[in-house]
Amino acid sequence: QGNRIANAGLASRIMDADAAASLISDGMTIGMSGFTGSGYPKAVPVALAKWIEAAHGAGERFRCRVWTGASTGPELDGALAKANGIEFRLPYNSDPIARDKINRGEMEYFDMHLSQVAPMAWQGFLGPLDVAVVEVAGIRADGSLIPSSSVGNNKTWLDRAQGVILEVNRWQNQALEGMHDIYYGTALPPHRVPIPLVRPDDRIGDTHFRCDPDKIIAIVETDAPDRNLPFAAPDAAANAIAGHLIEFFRHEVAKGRLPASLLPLQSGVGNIANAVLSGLVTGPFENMTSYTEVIQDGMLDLLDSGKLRMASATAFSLSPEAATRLNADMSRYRDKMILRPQEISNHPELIRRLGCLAMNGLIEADIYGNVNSTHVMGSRIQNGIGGSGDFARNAYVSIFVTPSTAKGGKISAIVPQASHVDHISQDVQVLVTEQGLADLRGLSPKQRAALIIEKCAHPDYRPALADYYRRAREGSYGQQSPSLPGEALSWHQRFIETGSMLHHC
Ligand code: 0RQ
Repeated sequence: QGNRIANAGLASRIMDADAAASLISDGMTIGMSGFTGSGYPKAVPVALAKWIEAAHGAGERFRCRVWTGASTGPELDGALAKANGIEFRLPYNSDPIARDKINRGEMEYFDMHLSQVAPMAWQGFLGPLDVAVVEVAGIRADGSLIPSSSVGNNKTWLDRAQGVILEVNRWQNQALEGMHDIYYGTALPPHRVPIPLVRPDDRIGDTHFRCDPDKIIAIVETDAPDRNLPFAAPDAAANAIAGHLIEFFRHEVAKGRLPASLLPLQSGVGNIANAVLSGLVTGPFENMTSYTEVIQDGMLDLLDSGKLRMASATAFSLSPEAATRLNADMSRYRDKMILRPQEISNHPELIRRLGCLAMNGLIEADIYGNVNSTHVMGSRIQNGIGGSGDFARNAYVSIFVTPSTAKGGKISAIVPQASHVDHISQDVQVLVTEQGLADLRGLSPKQRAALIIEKCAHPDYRPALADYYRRAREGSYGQQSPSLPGEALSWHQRFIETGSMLHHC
């Protein structure tokens, strides 16, 4: 392992995490690195949480605004939320402690499209960025930075922040260098120009971050692994969903609507999305590419199988086992992967141009195919919209996948009316459960409802859905999207009151 801090002028700024965290004070806005459980700072947030707890113990106010790429690890969101140190959080959270604070109303959360974070930070209405805390794999002699295992919004945080704290993590493989593509051509209107990326493997930027050395207020050395939760092994439902989807792709290729190598794949977070990728390993498609947000275990399996030629993303989202596999062989994988800023990995212009096949998970869909990705029973946040909106709206085919029930069958994933809508029916073209696949393209709302109930609903709920829809057709105020407003959310109310959506409970 060579010298990770090659710029001699910066040696004086090396300090421990406690000293670095003491540079942060109450009310500051902090832009942190981190996207899923990778590339997030691992020492400064924990030290900051200690300072915050000490301040609270002394009766002082100490809370910050925290911006990141997406979700992070327990050392960041978990530690700071536990210390009650986050006043306001954007753009995506999956940490259970932070989720609980949000759902108790003790933390403000701006859940937003991931592609829009950087441009909105530049627009200025979110306020100034006081400090950036960014994990890097190294600092080069010229002061430029070797990105870590996620890129996220780091370019923007480094550009916008008044002061920069770097964590140089020795655990990150030095062979990461060269994998990244940091595009410096974005601007606000009226200065925007086309982004010159026409294939998923195009490189349009720098391999390093630029950073004004005068802004660097602290450098902390770490040696700590990224922490992602292991994926659940695909169960029967996940395998059935993967099977339906592969059959659909095969059919589209046979009809001449998709090329034999498909189109760039986007796969969302979660166990089901991961299982679909694993399913493609044994599928008939060769020479595939991926233009997506995160590279998860299933994507690595696809690369290993040789069926996936290359993957473009903004971060790794690997189980500990897969991260070890990647780390052991980084220089080989480096040529098949590109990590970009999330503004680019999720850019509507590029997703539309490339024609991505978007596959995302959901909480619930209604009979018309409006999708709720975020709020359980309409009010309790699970994670956030993440990149699903960036991809669903702009994809060539927008697919949503889900088991037909949740919580051991007590919740139907197909409901009369979604209790919250993230993806309107126009952005939901194919809906897949273990029961079957509904190809909704070109269908009117009533045609969609009939197909979703028939193909996607679980048999325990199908009769009740069919009954609701039949009565809605008889008694609805209008007949474009028949509904009975007084009854449409009664399934959710029943769950809240009885713990089950099933009638006989
Ligand atoms: O809860 O963990 O307490 O058991 O939600 O559900 O079935 O394991 O499915 O892992 O695919 O996640 C929508 C959350 C699905 C995810 C969501 C509960 C369920 C379980 C997980 P437990 P599953 P998945 C771009 C794409 C938004 C962001 C996105 C997500 C937990 O896909 O966060 O798409 N998407 N980003 O029990 C009550 C229901 C439920 C329910 C599921 N109807 N009611 N609870 N759950 N359905 C990539 C990025 O942005 C990084």
